[in-house]
Amino acid sequence: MFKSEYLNRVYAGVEARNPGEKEFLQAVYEVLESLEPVVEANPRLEQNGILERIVEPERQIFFRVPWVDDAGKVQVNRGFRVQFNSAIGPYKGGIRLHPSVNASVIKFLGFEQIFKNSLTSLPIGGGKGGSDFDPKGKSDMEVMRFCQSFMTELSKHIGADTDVPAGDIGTGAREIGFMYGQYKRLRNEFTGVLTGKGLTYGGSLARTEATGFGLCYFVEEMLKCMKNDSFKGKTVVISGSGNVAIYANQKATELGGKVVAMSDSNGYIVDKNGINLDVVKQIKEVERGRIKEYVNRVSGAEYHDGCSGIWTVKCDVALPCATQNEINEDSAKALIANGVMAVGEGANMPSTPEAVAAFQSAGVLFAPAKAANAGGVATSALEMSQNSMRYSWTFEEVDAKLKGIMINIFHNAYNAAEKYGKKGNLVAGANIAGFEKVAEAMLAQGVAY
Ligand code: NDP
Ligand code: 2IT
Repeated sequence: MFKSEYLNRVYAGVEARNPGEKEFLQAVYEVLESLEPVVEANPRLEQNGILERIVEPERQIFFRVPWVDDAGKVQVNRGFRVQFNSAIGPYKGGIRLHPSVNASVIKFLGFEQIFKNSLTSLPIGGGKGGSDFDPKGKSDMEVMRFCQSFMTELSKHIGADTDVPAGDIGTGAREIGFMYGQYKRLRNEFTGVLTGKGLTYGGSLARTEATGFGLCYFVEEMLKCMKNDSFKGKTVVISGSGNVAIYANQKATELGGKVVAMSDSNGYIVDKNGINLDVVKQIKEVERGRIKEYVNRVSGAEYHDGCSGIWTVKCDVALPCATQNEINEDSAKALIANGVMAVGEGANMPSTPEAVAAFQSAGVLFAPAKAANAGGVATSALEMSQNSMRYSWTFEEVDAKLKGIMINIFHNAYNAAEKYGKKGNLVAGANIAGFEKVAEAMLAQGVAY
């Protein structure tokens, strides 16, 4: 329950229209809670139905994705694209390929993307897509046939100035390549319609590294400004071993931290000497194997079954980079008991509301996903700029822009929280700062009736 009647009405409407969609409801509740003081100070928001509009996607596309497996059998998956908000730019957001994908998951991700994309300061709206297809264990040809079928339908709804998808869980360079190839074949045009493309056909340098690097730039700035500290000498635990986790490890290490644990959906490894990232890259990026394999290649390392045990490993900085709700209240308490000083969310919504509350009341610095992992989509927007210009910047140029964007996001979130009486609460600050720009644009553009 909120203090504001308006917020209660809006949330009740979302609950009634989206029954049982727990991830989506969780994401909406958190944003509305942060917006309480903003709604109180700005009656125009209620008069213009801004919140009722912002919680309802502009367009949702659910479609059949039939494909033929290596045995010649027809398989069917479900495809999703939720075009949530285009007030400040074309819909922008990744494509998740994972068996857990459903409407609730895609809507929570699309909703959060609105505010995250606004925080980047670049002109991109919010959207997300995906499928319950599982790339794990599939051959390259099966993945290709799935991606082509997925794009055959999706191509009718996207475009460089309409909606620009990218990677997310299960969608990396291989999948983006297959999807881009199919889009180009169908449309006979070479445009910047997907981001995260390969470097030979329009991709941006540093996009692969951007989310993990950006996360560390954000956390470094947070440590500096709020604790006069840095990554130097800190013990770091990172969940996941995919795109975000790998490049978070690389940057945290470059900044002087020591990463002692990583995981995948089966279990986690602990290497007290500091994880050898080349070995992880070989196992996960090249061989598409399991993290367990690490202990066969590096002596002194341990492997434990199960994901949540990673949060019992003692650390100064925790970077959840796997998936939603991977840190619950018990895991948060274990981290706090072990003296964690900062948590930076690389994944989307990795901490449950109870976990966030536990971190905040224990005085742990907490960098929320919308702000802390915005470096990926920000660099996607830089890829769009380069594609429009038919030009490419160097790695150093893109990395410098990324760093500047992350530092700016930290200060905008910090200042917005302070302005509304929530000093130090970056969850509230990020939601408010992201919201204000989108709301202003929606007010300016009027209502069609
Ligand atoms: P990847 O597919 O590259 O890696 C995902 C990692 O998380 C893998 O190690 C995977 O383990 C693990 N994982 C996935 N699902 C689960 C699960 N249900 N339980 C436990 N572990 C799981 O994805 P990314 O690194 O791209 O994405 C990770 C997170 O970061 C996601 O929340 C994504 O939305 C977010 N994100 C990604 C961005 C990007 O640019 N890629 C940008 C911003 C946020 P396994 O190999 O066993 O499946
Ligand atoms: O969650 C995210 O921000 C992403 N998966 C990246 C989206 C993008 O368009 O680069």
